Amino acid sequence: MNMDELQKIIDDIRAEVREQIAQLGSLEELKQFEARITGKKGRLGELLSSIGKVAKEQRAALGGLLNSAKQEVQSGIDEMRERLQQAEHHAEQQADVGLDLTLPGRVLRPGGVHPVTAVQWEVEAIFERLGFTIEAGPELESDHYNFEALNIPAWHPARDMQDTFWLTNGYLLRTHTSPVQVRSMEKFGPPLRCIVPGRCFRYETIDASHENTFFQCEGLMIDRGISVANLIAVMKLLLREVFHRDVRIRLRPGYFPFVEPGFELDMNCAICNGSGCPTCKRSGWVEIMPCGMVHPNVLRHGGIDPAEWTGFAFGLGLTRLAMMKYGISDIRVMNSGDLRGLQPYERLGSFAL
Ligand code: FA5
Repeated sequence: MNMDELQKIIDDIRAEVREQIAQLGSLEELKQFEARITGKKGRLGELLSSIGKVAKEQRAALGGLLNSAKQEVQSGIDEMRERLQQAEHHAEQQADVGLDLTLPGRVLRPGGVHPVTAVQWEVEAIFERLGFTIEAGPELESDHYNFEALNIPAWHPARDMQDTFWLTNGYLLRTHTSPVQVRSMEKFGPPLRCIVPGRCFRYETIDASHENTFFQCEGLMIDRGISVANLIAVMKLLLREVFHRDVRIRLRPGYFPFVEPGFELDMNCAICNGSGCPTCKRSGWVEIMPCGMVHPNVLRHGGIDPAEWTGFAFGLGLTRLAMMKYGISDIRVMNSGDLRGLQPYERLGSFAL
């Protein structure tokens, strides 16, 4: 064998190593491969042991060529061994934590926006365009802000209008968002334009349209010369924007100690189109937005002079508004842990994301 012949054999072996080594999947396969190439009976191994038979003067040159080829191949094999060792170690670790990479993937359902949140965002956007700010107040409230400052002293029969969850320390879970009226008056003073979306709690019997935990959105506008005309204009605009159509409403006198005059604003039930159903208690109308002109006593509690300033307030039932807007006939799906009831509405909020 001369140098050229040996070089050709070595080139063949190199090509074979290059092609096969990357396809080895385990240390065991690598071991067998190594034996076939560099092992004593392997292709390079046999060539090396046959060196003794070559003429003396050629031996050193051929031996040098073979040794450097063997080193090159061996370092490729060693590198592959390291990689396979790491991969096997990793697989063992995953097996330890019970990870089965052969399991099919789990479909991840993206979360959706709750219908009340979706309608709240819409209401907020409408009022922001009208120059209202968005305020918040505590859900755990004092008797003072929830009742006293709203012209409902302890002896007042109107306390019974809202069944209250009382805490043993005299505090309560707010029964409405109205306590934030006087809080905002104290904080900002007149003139004032704000809304307060938030959660309320009542010790109520639950049915298709009553929950013990629900959302309201308080509205308050105080300025010089505010009248019932401003109130009605804002209410109509709000409903037209939310429903994208003119909504049939009716305004009737309503009694709330914190407004004078007070009104009940009902809208035509969107579930039955006014023909009567369990949601509207077969009346065709849904109480959605009690409202009125802020009582002078409430302005005084907020440190505002009723001789100079007047204002209107409303308490929009946000949960009921969401029901009317999205055709949800039973309020109980709103708070239920069973998400199947809300699944049809899970894409509502995407417009705002
Ligand atoms: C009030 O809570 C007054 N604070 C509203 C108000 C504010 C009047 C400002 C005047 C001026 P009422 O108890 O009617 O009012 O509740 C207001 C709205 O909240 C109702 O029209 C209704 O849409 C909603 N609501 C009341 N109770 C529940 C309930 N248990 N479940 C779901 N929604 C309710």
